[in-house]
Amino acid sequence: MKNFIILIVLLLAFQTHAQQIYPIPQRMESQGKVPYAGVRSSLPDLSLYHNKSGIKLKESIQKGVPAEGYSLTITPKQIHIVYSTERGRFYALKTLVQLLNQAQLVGELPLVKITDSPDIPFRGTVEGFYGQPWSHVDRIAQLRFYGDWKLNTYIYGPKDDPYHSSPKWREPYPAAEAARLSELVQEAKENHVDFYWAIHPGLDIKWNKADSTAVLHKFEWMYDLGVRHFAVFFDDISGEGTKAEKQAGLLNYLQKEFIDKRKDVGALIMCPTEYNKGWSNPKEGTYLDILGDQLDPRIHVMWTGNTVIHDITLEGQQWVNKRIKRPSFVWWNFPVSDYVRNHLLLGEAYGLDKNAKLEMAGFVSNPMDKPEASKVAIFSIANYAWNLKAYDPAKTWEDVIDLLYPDMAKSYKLFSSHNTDPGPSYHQYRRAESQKIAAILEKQTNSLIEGKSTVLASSDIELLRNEFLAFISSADEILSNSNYGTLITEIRPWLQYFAVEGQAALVLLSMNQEQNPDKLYTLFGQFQLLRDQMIAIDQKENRNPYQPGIVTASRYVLPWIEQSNIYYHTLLKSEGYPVKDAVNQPKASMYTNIEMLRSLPIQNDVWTGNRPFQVLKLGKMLEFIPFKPQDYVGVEITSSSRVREVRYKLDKKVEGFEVQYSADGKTWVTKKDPQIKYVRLINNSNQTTAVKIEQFEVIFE
Ligand code: LOG
Repeated sequence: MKNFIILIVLLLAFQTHAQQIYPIPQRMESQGKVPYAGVRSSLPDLSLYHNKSGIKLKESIQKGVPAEGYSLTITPKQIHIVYSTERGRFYALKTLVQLLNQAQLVGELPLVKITDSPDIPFRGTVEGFYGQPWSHVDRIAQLRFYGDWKLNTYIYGPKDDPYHSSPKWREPYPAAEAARLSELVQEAKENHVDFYWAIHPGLDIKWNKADSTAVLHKFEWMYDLGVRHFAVFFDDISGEGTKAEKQAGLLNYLQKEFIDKRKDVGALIMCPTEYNKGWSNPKEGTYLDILGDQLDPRIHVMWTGNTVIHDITLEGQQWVNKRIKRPSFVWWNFPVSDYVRNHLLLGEAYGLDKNAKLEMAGFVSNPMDKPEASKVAIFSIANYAWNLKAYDPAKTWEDVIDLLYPDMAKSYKLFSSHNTDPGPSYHQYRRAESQKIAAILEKQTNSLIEGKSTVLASSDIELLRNEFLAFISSADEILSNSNYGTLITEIRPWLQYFAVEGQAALVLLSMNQEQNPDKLYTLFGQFQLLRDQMIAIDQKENRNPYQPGIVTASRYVLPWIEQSNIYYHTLLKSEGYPVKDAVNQPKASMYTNIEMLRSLPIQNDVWTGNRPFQVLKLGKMLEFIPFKPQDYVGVEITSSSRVREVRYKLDKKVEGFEVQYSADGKTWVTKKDPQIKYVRLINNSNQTTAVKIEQFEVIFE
């Protein structure tokens, strides 16, 4: 039954956009259709379509065809594919399979002439996030997916693999892991994906012979496992490792002693320390220019854009390319969520310049730690990088969900459209979310903040009610679908939270329309129970020390729910109803002179000792932040809560950093007193030091 439904949905989908090939070919002409009767070919790739009396397949090799390009011509008598490389042939067959799948469904084969090749030479992903690396099975599934959608690059670089980074980059992999990596290399090969293995030695590298040999040896071991593509990452480090001349020296040494000595290895890729404009020294002759001048021109240099997480613009590309003297290799930090781990980023992959083709050597996405849930974005990037001008983020997003989840597409789109925005973070990257209802909710939330609740127009109520009902029904539909186990395992608590959020929102709609205070009070009780359920999921699931918990629809729906809670609580209390007091959570805002820390979110938590204490903490950070003398970071406490103690931890012991307290933000002392309103960590030395803030917590009485 289920398969039958999938078939019908697919049929409908393909009838509406007939002959849609993904990635969209550079040129495709159609000249009518013929009845479909299978293909006369014994190729294993085409076994599903094989028929002795079908149309015949002809192949030709032609020198002039671009390396990954092909042409595919279907006339009534034959299918003809032309290519110059095995990869070109592989892609021609992938396109053909898409046409045949559609032909099988509709019973007609389109007569087409396709001439195709990719815009960007390197297309794919960099598994470059912090947190739990993908599993072996996940990676196999990814590599197959890349083959299907003509992605040719997978860069292995999970920050939390100790053999990729410190402390064990100098050591060979243990046997079992080595065997798995070999298997991945093989799987990549079968899917025409270049498996890049990256090393991240910069946290503790010494610029001496022993350590350059250590990198070389590691590459040799990896070569023996079958790896033929190599990268060196110098991102997110501080100190000795960051020197441009030394980095260029090491890379050039590897080029000469390792790459040039072998015929079968691909071009080196490096990720610089100043990998985005915001973190780059703008002065001429500094880091990026040094790389530009000294690094062997054959080596690619990665780049995340104007900031760590940013849209990719033509101007931004031109800016860096001029300095590094080559087209940069884009490392796009989307849909990675390691800096907002309580969020899912399932929205459209938008903000990519259509005119930057010549300014990019490669384009890879850094995805979420959730591989299945990242596929929609990865597919989108495959389309962008293949054919920039034809890329339409909204349509691609719609189409890929139809394609991957045909029997729950509508529900998955709804759920995804409310899970797009990372929220406020240190990276200040925001995404459009909940677009259908955003404007109404934003207005309502703003008036609640001012202590007013506007009765919503009935048309707005209807729109919102339908949407919130769909929160519940789509979460239920996805959760009960057994066809996508891996995906659902990745996102289950978010789906559960989303369903309860929909219920809570529906109660709020009734409250908005309710005039009778007794009835309002009853509804508020229902609302509070649902809100408690949301809090329970948030506090139980997805425990990690960075951003624990779960949020969905966090840009417009959650703030409205939270403001409504405060508003009705105050209102009903003032009218004499016995409402239970919300826990008196301390509140604070960021207090820092460091521009890039201004929008760091402050999290509430509880610290459980003999009795629970309320805690405010800064999100554990992934990057090194340079602290100049007298630079500080801390909080301004805006509630009446009293500070008990402050705990902080940096990545290393540094001289001259201290915690200071103040009542007015002017006079600072190192001993806390009852009047404290400000707490800060300050660099009281006379040196600039880059530190990683691993913990900064204010614990309250
Ligand atoms: C890291 C990366 C991380 C990403 C998003 C690069 C080049 N490096 O700020 O490992 O996943 O940002 O948090 C990074 O982007 N550092």
